[in-house]
Amino acid sequence: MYNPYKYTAVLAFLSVACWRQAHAAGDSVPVTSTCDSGLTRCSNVCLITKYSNDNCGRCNRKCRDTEVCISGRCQSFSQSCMDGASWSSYEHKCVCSTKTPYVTFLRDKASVNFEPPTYPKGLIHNVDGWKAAGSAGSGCAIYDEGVAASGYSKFGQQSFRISNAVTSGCFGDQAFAKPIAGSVGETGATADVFPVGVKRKNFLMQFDIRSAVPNAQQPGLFISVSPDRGDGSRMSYLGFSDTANGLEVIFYDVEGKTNPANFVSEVIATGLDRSKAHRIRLTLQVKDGPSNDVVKVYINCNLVKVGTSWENYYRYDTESHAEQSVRIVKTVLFRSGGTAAPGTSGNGFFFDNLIYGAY
Ligand SMILES: [Ca+2]
Repeated sequence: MYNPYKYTAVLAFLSVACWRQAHAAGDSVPVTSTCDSGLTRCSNVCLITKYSNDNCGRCNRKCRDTEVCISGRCQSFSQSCMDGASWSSYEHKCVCSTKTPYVTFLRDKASVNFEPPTYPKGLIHNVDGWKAAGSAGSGCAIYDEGVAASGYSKFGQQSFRISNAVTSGCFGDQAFAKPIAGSVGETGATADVFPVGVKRKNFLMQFDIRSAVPNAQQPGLFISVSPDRGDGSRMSYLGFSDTANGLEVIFYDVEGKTNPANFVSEVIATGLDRSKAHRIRLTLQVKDGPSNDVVKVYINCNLVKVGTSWENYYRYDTESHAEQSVRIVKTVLFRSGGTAAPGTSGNGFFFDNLIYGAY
């Protein structure tokens, strides 16, 4: 019988061990040999310069804070506002609409606002199709997460709250949003036990995030959010932390075909006001074949990052040998891993206005 915890626990153990070694300082995997075709070595890391905001087009060409690297050129945010946003010449950035976000082009979607009666306060496991077995007591750890009053008018009465007061290296027992009916994936993407349904080529996830302690830093707070199949098969990655200067967002992709995978990290936002909600959108476009998926990240309606997916991790890293193939995406994973920050218990982040799906 399929046991998601057993399988993912093994995967997680390996992943976390490598992750901690390779990424403890937020750095990419150091490269000592030549880079794969299509990659450029900058500061001892192989990367795709057409995607790198710090090495845009060539090493050490840094885009400004109001620019994003697109096809090797630093481009102003003004040319890349999210739909529904408008350019503010006063603020020199795109400004989101104040209206409730409504993504009109998703063809297979879910939207969740965590409001009663569908979402009672407390555990979210088995509520409206969500899975979060750990916090319900049947996983690797009892994570500090659930539906809670946010006290923030833009989030209605309730939101999804999660901290990293308790962490583990496991995946399948963490918080997964209710899956969409179909999926997003390449022609050869594998599904394991998850229903493929109608398979499309684009996935979108969008949500608002706000600190649960709006007037003070929560040291050590870190939560990752990923487009996922439903078992920890993450195809991309955003990490949210709380620093002395405000909230920070980090992005990881996998560049090149190496084993172990060349995870490249980039801080894509710093100093976000922790007392405000921030709108995050990630789009994943999958294309058949390696090294060609496109991930875009918008923060507060500005396109801040164009990168690629984790497809080559699943294809080429022997850590994935049990299923050496790209995966489908059906849901959003909210994960509490890495070093625990017990002081965040009962707080952490609020997530709300969650929309995701395929198109
Ligand atoms: Ca691909």
